[in-house]
Amino acid sequence: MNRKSFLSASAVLSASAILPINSVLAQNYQENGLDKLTNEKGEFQLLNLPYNKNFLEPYMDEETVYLHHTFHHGGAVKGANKDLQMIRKAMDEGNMETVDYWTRKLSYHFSSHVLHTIFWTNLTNKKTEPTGKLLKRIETDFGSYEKLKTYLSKTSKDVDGNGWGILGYQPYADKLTILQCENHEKLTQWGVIPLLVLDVWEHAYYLKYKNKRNDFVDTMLNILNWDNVAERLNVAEKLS
Ligand code: MN3
Repeated sequence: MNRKSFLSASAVLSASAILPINSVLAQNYQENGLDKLTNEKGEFQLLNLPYNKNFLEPYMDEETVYLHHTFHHGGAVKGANKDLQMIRKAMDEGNMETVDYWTRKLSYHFSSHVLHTIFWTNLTNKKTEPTGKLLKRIETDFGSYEKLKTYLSKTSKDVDGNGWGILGYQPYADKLTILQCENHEKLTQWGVIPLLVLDVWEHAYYLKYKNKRNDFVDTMLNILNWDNVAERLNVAEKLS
């Protein structure tokens, strides 16, 4: 490990002390300003979770985390690689008949990969609260932390079907904003950089919470890693 990566790894450890093990996800984000979605060959890859599968117990059970990470997030990674291959194949063969199908699939799978990668780092197993600059921004853009929580909670609980509640940074307006996203890619605002994402697909909670999505969202709001959100805001602001 050279000096730069040592210093950076130390910074990650102190900034993300809430995470129990060294997180490749957090480290790459801090060094490069982007989540680590691809390997050295440029293929999409599924990284290990930034913590053990039982770390979020009892709020999110080990089996749900295992299934969610391995098959839902992992499935999206496999899907995105296949979609890209199929798009290349279609172009090589000069056959454009199926290309819109694979392009739509890629949008779905790739968006799922991005959001899940952020999601794992957004959670921890104890209560944290936004402080400093992040809290100031929340107060300016939403009135107060309590109001933000109410807004984020309502939009997450009321997603039609499967989807996400998202707190993002809109660089055009230099503002924090809330999105309610259907599936992984609908109802987006182009340009928004997601800072905090709440997965409200049934696979995220059904084993433990059954049909009680509201209880799951209420629980998640108590285990959000606001230090991670603050790190993400720091990086996002530099892009505006
Ligand atoms: Mn999911």
